[in-house]
Parts: sequence; C-alpha cells; structure tokens
Amino acid sequence: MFITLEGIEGAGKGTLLRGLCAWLDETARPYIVTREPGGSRLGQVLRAELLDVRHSIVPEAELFLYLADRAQHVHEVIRPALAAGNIVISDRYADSTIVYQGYGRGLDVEELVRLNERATQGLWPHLTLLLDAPAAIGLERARKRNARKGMSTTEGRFEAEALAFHERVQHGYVTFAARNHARFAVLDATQPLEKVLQDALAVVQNRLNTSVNR
Ligand code: Z5A
Repeated sequence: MFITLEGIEGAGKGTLLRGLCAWLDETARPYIVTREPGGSRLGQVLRAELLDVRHSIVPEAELFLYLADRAQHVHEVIRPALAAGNIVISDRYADSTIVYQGYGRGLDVEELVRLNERATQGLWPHLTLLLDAPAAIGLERARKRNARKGMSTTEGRFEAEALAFHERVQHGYVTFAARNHARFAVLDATQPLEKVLQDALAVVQNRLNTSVNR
C-alpha cells in the first residue's frame, strides 16, 4: 500500500510520520519511509538546488526538477519497495506539485496532472492523508520550530513566500482533495497532536483492512 502525507508547511507531516512509524513498528508490518524532494540519490542533489533560496529558478524549471525527482524516486525506491510487499509512506508526492506549482505558482493544473502521470508512469497513492490547517497556523508552527532549531524563519524557497502564496496552496489542497475524495482523507490538523494521530491511525487501519498490498 502506498500512502502519502500532504499539507502546507508546518501542518504536522513530519510529526504524524513519526507516530505512524511507531504504530507500524508495534504491528510489525514491513514499511519504508521516504520523501520528496530527495527520496533518491539524484533527488538529494535536486533537493539542495530546489530549496536553496540564494539562486532563483523560473517556475517551469522548478516544475521539471520536481518531476525529475519524482520519476527517479518512483523507479528507484517506491515501485521496488511496493513490489517487495512493503507499505510505502512518502512525505509529499505528486499532489505537492499540483498545489505548489499549480495553485501556488499559477501553472496549469490539468497539465500538471498529465505531467505527473508521465513522471510516475501512472502511480498514484492508494491513500493520501491531508493535514488540513489554515496557512497562518502552519507557518507559525514552522516559524517557532525553526526558531527552536536556530534556523532563520525565511530559510528555504517556500518559507520566504508571502502568506498569500501559502493560502493559495492550502486552498489548492482542499480543492484537489474534494476532486479526488476516494483517495484523500482530510484530517483536521488544528487539533492536538494525539488526536490528529488517532484520526490518521483510524483511517490507515481501515484502509489496510480493506485493501490488498499492491
Ligand atoms: N514542493 C513543491 O513545491 N513541489 C513538489 O512537488 C514537492 C515539494 C514534492 C519541501 O519542504 C518543499 O518542497 C515544500 C513544498 C515544496 N515547501 N514548503 N512549504 P520540506 O520538505 O523542507 O518541508 P515541508 O514539507 O514543508 O515540511 P515542514 O515544514 O517540516 O512541515 P511539517 O512536516 O508538516 O511540520 P512538522 O515539522 O511536523 O510540525 C511543525 C511544528 O508544529 C513542530 O514543531 C510540531 O511539533 C508542531 N506541530 C505539529 N502538529 C501539531 C499540532 N497538531 N498541534 C500543535 N503543534 C503541532
């Protein structure tokens, strides 16, 4: 089963991921955790360029770098892990391109769906957990976390974007999730951490019980 975590910055994906892994460890199910950008060797090189705020990248170049990262990631990591019977959990995947490059940057969403089809050779997640929170809340959480870690609040290409950009992204997530409601589970990420994890586990358990590992 292929599960992806999506949401705006600071929505809580990394935090939820740790909770999911702890649960999977307890159940002794085989799984791997990966992420985009940066899930493959090539992806790590691309991630450094993509998130480096010191050099500008035009939206089309950014798009094709994310797609290149994904194509390699699917081929080298995700498909082999699924074929070996693992649950694969990816922190971000194709929906991030649709909302960040589409709703955020203004590229054509339908074209992005087609390009994702091509890059992934048709591999869409079986389940996408969308952590749904207002952009202002996510950014505030990320700001506090970065301050605790001694990082600048504007480190990274997207951290430096205005609130309006993140609000478009958040709107994009909700819109695209409604369009693909069978795949998406929308979780209220403004709730306390324990409740978000509990809701996520209920969905994952339900899907694991009803789906065959592909
Ligand atoms: N991107 C793109 O444009 N196109 C693409 O195709 C792809 C990606 C694949 C990667 O950033 C960037 O790439 C991303 C989109 C773009 N940029 N943005 N924005 P990244 O991987 O470096 O970072 P991120 O994905 O945005 O994740 P993040 O900032 O680490 O956010 P998070 O993982 O969702 O948040 P967290 O670290 O779990 O939580 C943040 C803090 O909030 C932390 O202190 C938690 O303890 C706290 N938290 C979490 N949940 C709660 C709740 N429920 N209550 C209270 N506090 C909470």
